[in-house]
Parts: sequence; C-alpha cells; structure tokens
Amino acid sequence: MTQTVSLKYGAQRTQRRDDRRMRDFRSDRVGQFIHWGLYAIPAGRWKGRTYDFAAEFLPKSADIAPAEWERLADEFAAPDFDATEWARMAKQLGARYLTITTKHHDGFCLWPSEHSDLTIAQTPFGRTGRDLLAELIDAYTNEGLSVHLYYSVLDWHHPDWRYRVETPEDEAAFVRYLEFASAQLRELATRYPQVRGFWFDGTWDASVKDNGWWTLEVETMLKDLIPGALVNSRLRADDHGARHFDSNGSMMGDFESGFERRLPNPWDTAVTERDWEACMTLTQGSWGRHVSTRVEATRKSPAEVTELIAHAVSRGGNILLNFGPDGRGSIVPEERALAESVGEWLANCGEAIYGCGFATGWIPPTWGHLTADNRTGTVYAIVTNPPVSGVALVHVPEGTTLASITRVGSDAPIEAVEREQRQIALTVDRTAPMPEVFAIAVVTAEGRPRTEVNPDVVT
Ligand code: H79
Repeated sequence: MTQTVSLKYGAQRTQRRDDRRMRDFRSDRVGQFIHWGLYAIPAGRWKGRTYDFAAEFLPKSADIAPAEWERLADEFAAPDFDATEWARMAKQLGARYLTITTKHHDGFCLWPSEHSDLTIAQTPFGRTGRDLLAELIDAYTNEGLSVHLYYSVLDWHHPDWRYRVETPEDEAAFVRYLEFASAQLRELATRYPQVRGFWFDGTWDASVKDNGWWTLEVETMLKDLIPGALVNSRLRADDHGARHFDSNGSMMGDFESGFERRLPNPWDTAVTERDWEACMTLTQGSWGRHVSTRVEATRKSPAEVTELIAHAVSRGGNILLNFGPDGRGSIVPEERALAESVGEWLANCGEAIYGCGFATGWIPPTWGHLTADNRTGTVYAIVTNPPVSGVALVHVPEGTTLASITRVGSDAPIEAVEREQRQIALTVDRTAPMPEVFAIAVVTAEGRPRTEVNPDVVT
C-alpha cells in the first residue's frame, strides 16, 4: 500500500479533470501529431549515407557538429508549405486536434523566438515575415480542430542544457537553461493563446528529474496564461524525481502520455481510470520524414492504423497519429493516402470512436475491439482480425439480453445467432479491406436499455 508522502510539487488533483476543455479532448479520441523541423530536409540521409534510426536523431546518428547542422536553417524555405492544405488533410483524416513540434531536441524553433538564435526567423521561410505557427493554428481552427504545442525540454543546441548537474558550474548553467525554457514557453503561450494545450517531451534526464519544482512552475504558468490549458504528464516530476505519477501514485498533469509507440494491454482495464493518450509513428520508428527504403518498408497500412485507433479507444484513451512532412513542406503521398483511407473509415464508422471508451462489463474479444458510447449505451464491435471461421463471438454481459445488432457504415444484411451462455455468433466478412463495425444494444432483465456501460467517458 502506498504511504502518503507530503509533496510540494506533486499532483494537483487526485481525480480526473471534468471541465469542458478536458471533456472535448477526451471525446476527440484521434489527434494528428506533426514532426517538422530541420531534420525533414536531410530526412535521415547525410553525406551519401542513410541512417535508418529516427530522422530527428540524425545529428546523433551521423555525429554531425552543431554548427554544421544549424546551417540547414539556410535551406528551410518550405516552398510547398500550405497550412490550409495540411488542415484540410487532417480534417479528412478524421483527426480532431493537432500537436505540432515547436522545438524538438535539436533546438530549432518553429516560431521566431526572441530567446534563441536558431529559429525560423533565420530561415528563408521566416525572412519573408510569415508566422508558420500562426498560419497553422488559424488553418486548423478554421477546420474545427484544436491545436497543442509540443516542446522538447531536452535541447542539444543550448549551451546551458545539462543531462545531469554535477558541478557548481553545471548548476549555474542549468538554472539559466530553465529560465530560458520558461521564457520560451511564456512566449509561446503569449503569442498563441488560442492553443488548447502543451505536450512536453525530453524530460527524462536527471537534471529535469532533480528539478520537479520547475515542472510544476511551468504547468502553473501555462495555466495562468491560458486558463484550462491541457498539459501532458510527461512534463512532470515531483519532489523526489518521480515522473508522470507522483510519489503517492497520483498522475501529474492532465493526461498520461507514457504510451509511446505502444498501447496498453488489451486485457488491462486499469488504464481507463485516467485520461491518457498514446502517440504512434506511421512507420516503425521515425517521427521525422525519412527517405530510407528500409524505414518506408515498415509503414503501417490503413487497416493497421484503424486497428490502433480502435485499440486505444477500447482502452479508454486517445491516439495521436504522427505525420512527417518533407523538407519542402509537403505531406508525403503515402501519408495523404493513409489519411484518405482511414478518414473514409472514420467518416463511416466514427460513431464507434468519437466520444467512446471502454465497454465496462464486456469481455474483450480476440477478433478486434469493443468500444462503448455511454450516452446511448451502445457497444460497438470493431472487427479488425476476423476469425478464419468467419464467425465472431460476442458475449453480452450478465443480466442483459440482446436487443439489437445493426451495422455501422453499411446497409448490408446481418447474420447473427444467439447461443446459450449469452453468446452471439456474428457472421463477419473475412475479406473486408477495412474493419467491419457492428452496433450492439442490450437490455436488462426489466427490458431497460443498459446504459452507463462506460462510466469513464462523459461527453
Ligand atoms: O519526438 C519523438 C521522439 O523523437 C522523441 N519522442 C517522440 C514523441 C523521443 N526522444 N527520445 N526518444 C523518443 C526515445 C528516448 C528513449 C529514452 Fe528513455 C530516453 C531511453 C532512455 C531515456 C524512455 C525514457 C525510456 C527510458 C526513459
């Protein structure tokens, strides 16, 4: 049993947030992550060699001197960048929000920060006077999407960044670094007050863990500047260096962001007790645009991405799907095609995703995922891996009987047989290119619809 420790910089609440902004985020379920920066230009290739590791790590993989890397700023002209086009594509995908990298580990800032000499202001794009982040925020807002700003605390460019603080000189430098990061975050929140929240990364080093006070100070400052701003758990450390969850086990920040390129165990229900978001690459391991054919060969298909979305929602979380535009500012054709296919599925079957969550009391199936809409009591069967038998078994919860099964996104007839022990045998199409979805309603012994199937999602 966890003992209660007195903390100055621990969680700010023990219950999940339930205000309008949080409820909107929770019901959005699908977000678009965009990794864009100087790394999009070499895209994993340097001096004739391709480095298959994540494109945004190229300065490390190819051991590039900072001064040499920073010369890429001269090439950042982004002639194809069109915020309206990006936003339309995100809308077509069915994403409800964007999280955009404002500064990744290499220190390059996508806004003209007064506090850095490595920003978009030093690029041919920035010299035209255009404000890229403002263009993106406006375009996405016009399409009805919210925007969150990603910020890496880890910074390979800033001379005062430290991985750990070992000497008085380190201490002085790192204090300056934290002041710099605070100033940048204040600048972002002041320049772009329309954003819904912030997404922190690069906070796992000892230097940050030893300064939990700073992570709470930043969370508080951002929420003072933008009331209700959402902040991910990855920002936070407590008095003792505990990250995401404080020394008493309470989540810090507003939603858990520990799921990176993985999802919770489909049989584990505990994760639905709090808000969480998983972020996911569309190829195996690169967030920034990568030209490697070996990386490209790992690209996930629309059906796989659809399954990831269903999986996340079935466990009560959001999924942030990552796009890596190229160095010219184009979303690459493979990612446009994905947005089109997944978007078509979401346009037809989104009622099983948006505003949905964990189906309490239902047994997770082997052939796919169940999601539930608490407002209607409807449970959705999303058949991502149809059994070879062509029959998917659904077990309705104890104390209920089947009221109806209907197809979502199609008028095709349904063949479903009720068996003993509350089983329904549902005939599914083993060759369907994208997951079939069925809406299932059950009634209690008294004949009332069974609602409250998902107490965690209140929209
Ligand atoms: O921006 C993308 C990646 O470039 C960035 N996060 C996503 C969203 C990223 N940076 N580093 N990493 C991902 C991997 C870092 C892994 C580790 Fe660790 C950091 C290994 C050791 C320290 C994670 C945190 C595992 C242990 C602590």
